Amino acid sequence: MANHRFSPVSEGEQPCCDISRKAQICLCVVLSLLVLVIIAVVTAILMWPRSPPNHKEWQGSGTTAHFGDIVLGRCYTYTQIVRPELRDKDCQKIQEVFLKSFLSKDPCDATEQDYQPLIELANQTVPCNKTVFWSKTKELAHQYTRVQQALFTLENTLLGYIADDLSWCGDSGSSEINYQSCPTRRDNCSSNPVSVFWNTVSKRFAEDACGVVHVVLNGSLNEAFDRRSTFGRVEIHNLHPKKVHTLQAWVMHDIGGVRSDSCSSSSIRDLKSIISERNITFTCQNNYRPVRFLQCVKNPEHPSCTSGI
Ligand code: 2NF
Repeated sequence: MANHRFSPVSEGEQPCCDISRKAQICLCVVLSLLVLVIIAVVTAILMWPRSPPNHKEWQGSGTTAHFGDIVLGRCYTYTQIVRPELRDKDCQKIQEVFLKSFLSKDPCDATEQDYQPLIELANQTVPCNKTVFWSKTKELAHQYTRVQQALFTLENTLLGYIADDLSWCGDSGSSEINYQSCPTRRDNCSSNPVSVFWNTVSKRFAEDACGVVHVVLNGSLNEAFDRRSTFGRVEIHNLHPKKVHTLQAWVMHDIGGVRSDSCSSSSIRDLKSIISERNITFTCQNNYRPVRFLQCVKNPEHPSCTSGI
């Protein structure tokens, strides 16, 4: 009776309001929990570390981290600071076309054609008499062209500058860069994107050369000239005899190192005969003085540097 007397239920209303309110509260709690669970699940899915795409595994190291950014950054550095005469090159486009040349493709079946659009886009003229090839003398050749800024190795051109020391590859089954591993000749894959790139740009670099061209060779190796090197396999065969009249070889010996090979050795005779057959004049100098001076800057006390080199 007391319940009846104090009940707030007015006439005609269901006397079950207490239960209904409890049910409402319960429903609210359940709904809130549901929303929380959904938020938690969505957050977990979004935050979960994504496993890298399943690329094929190769023996070489994967694409250089931040490859795209490095390509873009080097392109701007070269075109705005190193050679501002190329300031109108479109670096965004060069980056895009570089990526397109190897992404979504079989990394064991790269071709010269893959790089043609990139080569056209980065097209650059090296003046006659200023081309410097090198083989097993990368550091020395670059020390020399750093001082003699009018001279160009391949790495002193835009494309060589952008790609030097980088590694890259994609995958035919994915449009992503493979940062895990890239194929090399050890994978029985000589047509990998990096080798084909260097073969293609080295060929173009040689085709474009004119006048007197130079090569820095390493006379502290058993064979200063190696037919299997890029210089021996690609560059010398793509010099145009109508444009290039002389190849000047500089055979450099490491300071304090052995003098195993020189201008009179059989490997250099081999080079001379290939060049002469192509109707290009061949000259050779051991320890070309301007380059020797650079070696001596690092070894000023060495007898070969103090007693009139
Ligand atoms: O990485 C470069 N900057 C590079 C690579 C290949 C070729 C530059 N080149 C151009 C340069 F402009 C030089 O004129 O070719 C000439 C040097 O090549 P080289 O083979 O005569 O000289 P090495 O000292 O024997 O090799 C230079 C670099 O190229 C790599 C080698 O591992 C080294 O890092 N290399 C040589 N042949 C191949 C190849 N078939 C190769 N890498 C992949 N596939």
